[in-house]
Amino acid sequence: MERSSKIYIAGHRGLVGSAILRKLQADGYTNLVYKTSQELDLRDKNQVDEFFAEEKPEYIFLAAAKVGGIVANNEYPADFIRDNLMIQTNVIDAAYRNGVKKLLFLGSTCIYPKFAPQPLKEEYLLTGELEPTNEPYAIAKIAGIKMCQSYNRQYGTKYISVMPTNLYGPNDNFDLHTSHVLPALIRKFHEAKENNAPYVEVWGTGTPRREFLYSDDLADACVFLMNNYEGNEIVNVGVGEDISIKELAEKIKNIVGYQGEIKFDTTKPDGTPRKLVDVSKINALGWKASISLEEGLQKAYQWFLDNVAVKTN
Ligand code: GFB
Repeated sequence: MERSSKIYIAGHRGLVGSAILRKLQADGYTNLVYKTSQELDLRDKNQVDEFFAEEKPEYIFLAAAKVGGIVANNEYPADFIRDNLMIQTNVIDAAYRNGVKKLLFLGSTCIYPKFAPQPLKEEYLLTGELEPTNEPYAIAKIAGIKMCQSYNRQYGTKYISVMPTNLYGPNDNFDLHTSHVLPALIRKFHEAKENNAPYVEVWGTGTPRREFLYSDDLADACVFLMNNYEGNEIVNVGVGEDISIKELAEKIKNIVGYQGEIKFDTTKPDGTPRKLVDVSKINALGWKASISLEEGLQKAYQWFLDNVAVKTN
């Protein structure tokens, strides 16, 4: 990409899209285009076709998606599979018809089989059963990968697919029903401290393990890959180490400064026991994550305090 290249960030207000927008602006890319979902509903093919015909972007970061945590995925499977298939299909096909130079498609590590060997290598895709709680979402994302690979094969396009591990950072979703574990626990421990609650409820058994990548690190990886990778195979992005949900809860409890108890609600699903990604491929390309969980948690909690926490003073 040149500094003057026309770059479209789809999903620029979300956790991933806002990090990519920040990174591109910081790196001096000046010709950026982005629309809110009210201005442009990517599920509507006609709106997408009009937008592409008018804007003619050269590069696309496809970070727009319907996302959510384990309970949201389990409760709204139709929304997750429908919206994600519509968004990605409309954008990828319009990109081809409008001569987009390169597109980066964002997937997720939930595309890998529930019981695949750890750490997860890219070639484990489609080698086993998926985690039931988020299978519809995973199937949609796998379809997006296959669509990019098929357009590359048939039309000679350059659409690359990136598989980030669990993410957190600014503009995350802190709704306790639909969010992912890390922002949910930040809010739960913060509000428990503010309200002197005797305990915080953590879902599941606390034994599953998760890897957490700060969104600015992912954005750095996405710009790096857009500028340096043209392969037809997917690329994992992660930090290379994971932590149990119990350990995560204890870390967040300490950062927030909550003194009460932690209780586990085993009526809630654990989901995949572990999904640590193998990062040797992206490391070999020349990229490594740089924001540790300790540093990222401090940043995420501060962002929550500055932007989400109800001001009690
Ligand atoms: O982050 P999370 O919702 O999604 O849950 P996944 C991770 C683990 O944290 C599960 C536990 O074992 C949850 O039971 N957990 C504990 C909690 N307390 C909480 C809580 O208060 N809220 C939430 N949400 N979890 C998602 C997929 O799976 O990973 C998505 O469903 C996507 O499709 C995302 O792929 C990256 O990591 O289990």
